[in-house]
Amino acid sequence: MTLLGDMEPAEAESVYFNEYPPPKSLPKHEALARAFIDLHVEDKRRVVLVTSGGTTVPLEAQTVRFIDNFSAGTRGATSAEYFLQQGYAVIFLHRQYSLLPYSRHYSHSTNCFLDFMDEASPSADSPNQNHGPIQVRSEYQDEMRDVLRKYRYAKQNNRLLLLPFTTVAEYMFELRAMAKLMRPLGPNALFYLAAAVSDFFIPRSRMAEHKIQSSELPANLDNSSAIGSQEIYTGENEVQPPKSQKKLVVNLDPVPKFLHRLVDGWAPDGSMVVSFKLETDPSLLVYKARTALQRYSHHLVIGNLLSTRKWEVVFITPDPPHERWIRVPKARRSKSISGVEDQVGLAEIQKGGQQQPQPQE
Ligand code: PAZ
Repeated sequence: MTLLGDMEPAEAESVYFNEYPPPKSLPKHEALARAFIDLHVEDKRRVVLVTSGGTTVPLEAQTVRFIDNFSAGTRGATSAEYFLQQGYAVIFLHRQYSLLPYSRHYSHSTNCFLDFMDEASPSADSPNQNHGPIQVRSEYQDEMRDVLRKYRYAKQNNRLLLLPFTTVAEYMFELRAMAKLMRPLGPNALFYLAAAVSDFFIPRSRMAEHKIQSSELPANLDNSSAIGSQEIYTGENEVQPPKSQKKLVVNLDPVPKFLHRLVDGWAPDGSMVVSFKLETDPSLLVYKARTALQRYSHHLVIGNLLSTRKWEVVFITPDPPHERWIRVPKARRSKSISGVEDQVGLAEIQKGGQQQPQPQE
């Protein structure tokens, strides 16, 4: 059997997208995106599709368990704020419940929004009431006002469209649909692919329908979801584990690399495509980022290491200087009162005439 990763990109696309039903929310997302894009085409505004957060790989069609990755969506949410500040309209394609632009400053376990609030003393007009209004603590007022104003501006002016996904298949469907819808934008479209997309998945045809059982069921019940009872959990060349062995062997296929299709087919002519490359081994990072740039012929690969990604990235470009490191100085790393690190936000990626990103510092 030919793996999707070994097929020509167009053939892999057709096989992959025919195997899955489109996500239920896709028609609604397309309608929202179409209206959003039309508005900004009319205003000749640049639109960036920012992808953000991790994708899941379900182990069962009726999913109880799935494989996930570490990404919280910090890079995507932070970068979206910088793009908005630069006048872009942002389609924020993000993993459901991951960090969002602006609210990221006050959400998730390190920053419970309740820690920013206080109950004011009852007012002099109604001294008998034993409760005063809830308000933001004085030390957080300035920063929260600033965030609130930017958030309101983006919302009221239709600059930010939030579209969630969960699985890797949903992500692929949404990415393809959004890229095609962005065609009327031409060179005013930018793709900024910061999501951590799984490299491996279980094809729908080999996926268990029901929750995988850890023990055998009585003979009169369907045993097809028991460990070791299905071909899907054993590799073609692997020995099927004896049924008494309570092991789950997961056999994953490579996810087809659709960046090729994005650059050569889905995205508008003249648009700019920026992808990210994450590694943990420093000796591989630049090599892998450069290889990706050569393979997909897009404009920029931003490389980062898991351990230092919040402070440094490397820009790999087709034109000189080919490799440029950008670092957030130590003093700026935790400047925010709310404790949200000042990530490398990559605000400076400009379009039009100059495709070379500008220095951040
Ligand atoms: O979400 P986060 O801020 O914790 O991490 C961001 C990131 C490391 C996922 C992103 O910068 C990135 O490298 N995305 C691409 C990962 C990859 O597919 O190689």
